[in-house]
Amino acid sequence: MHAILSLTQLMEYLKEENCIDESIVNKVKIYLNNTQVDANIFTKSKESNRLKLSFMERARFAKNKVAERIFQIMATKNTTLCVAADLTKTTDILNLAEEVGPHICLFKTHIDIVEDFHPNFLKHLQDIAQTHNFILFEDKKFADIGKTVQLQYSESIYKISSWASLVTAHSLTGKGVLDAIRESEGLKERGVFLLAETSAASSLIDGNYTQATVKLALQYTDLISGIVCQSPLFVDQPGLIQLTPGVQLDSIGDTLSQQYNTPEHVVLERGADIAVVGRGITKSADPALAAQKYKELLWNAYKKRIV
Ligand code: 6AU
Repeated sequence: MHAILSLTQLMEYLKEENCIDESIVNKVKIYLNNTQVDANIFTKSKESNRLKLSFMERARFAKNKVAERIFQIMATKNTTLCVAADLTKTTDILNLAEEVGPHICLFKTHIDIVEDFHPNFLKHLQDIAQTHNFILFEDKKFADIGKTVQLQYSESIYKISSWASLVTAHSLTGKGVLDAIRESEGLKERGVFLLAETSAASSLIDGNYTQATVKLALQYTDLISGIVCQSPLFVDQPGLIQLTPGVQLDSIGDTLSQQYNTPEHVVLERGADIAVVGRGITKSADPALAAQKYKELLWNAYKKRIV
């Protein structure tokens, strides 16, 4: 298929014919600037393009230690699957971790939804993570001022900084969040996934916010493992990892604005390195089998992408 006109040309013609005024033309220009994906990014030269490099090759570009470890795990376990363990009972979470462990690189929790939390639970979870070689990832989405983030990260009954090598954060309040995480007590090797875009249909995030988030991430490459997003941003940064949630095979969304794409689509069209799958696995009759299926689909798509 060939486009006869670009949208910019079309706007000029409509303006010449007085069908629209200058302000509409400008609005469209701004929209295009903020949302356009460079059509050449999937074919750019190998050295500079994370979408064309293998994970093994990318490990040496990682400035964050956890990102380096993730690349190594992905390359040795042949998996780019992160399971979202959005379950409320500790036994269910531990059982899930055992079942999907061989097929995942990251195990993502929302620790504050757990009803029967006890610190011993974390000990068990850490043991399983060690046995199956995956990383514990607390999806806290820190978004407060630095001092509060520091308390949320290191204190409370959860003491997130003592067990989760990875956490998520919003860029909304700026660098204070990242300084707070960097300076807190806890695991020596830690990484952050900064949220630049969301899978929610109702999101208020726009192109400027997304670009500013990527810029902020690039100022903290020692701490940032990657970015949570839905499109191929930062293709010239092979050391950073794109984490993409909103992945499911048999659904296009839920009733609360979540939107889903298939594993192939997020890897080949949207630049995902790691895909987050929650209910696609946790609600399945056989989570281990489902995890294996997602793992294989994602891995095949990745292999196709880097050829
Ligand atoms: O596959 P689901 O819809 O059952 O679960 C998706 C998981 C949930 C969300 O909190 C999380 O992914 N998530 C995130 C993350 C990872 O930060 C961002 C986003 O934009 N959308 C999203 O669903 O645990």
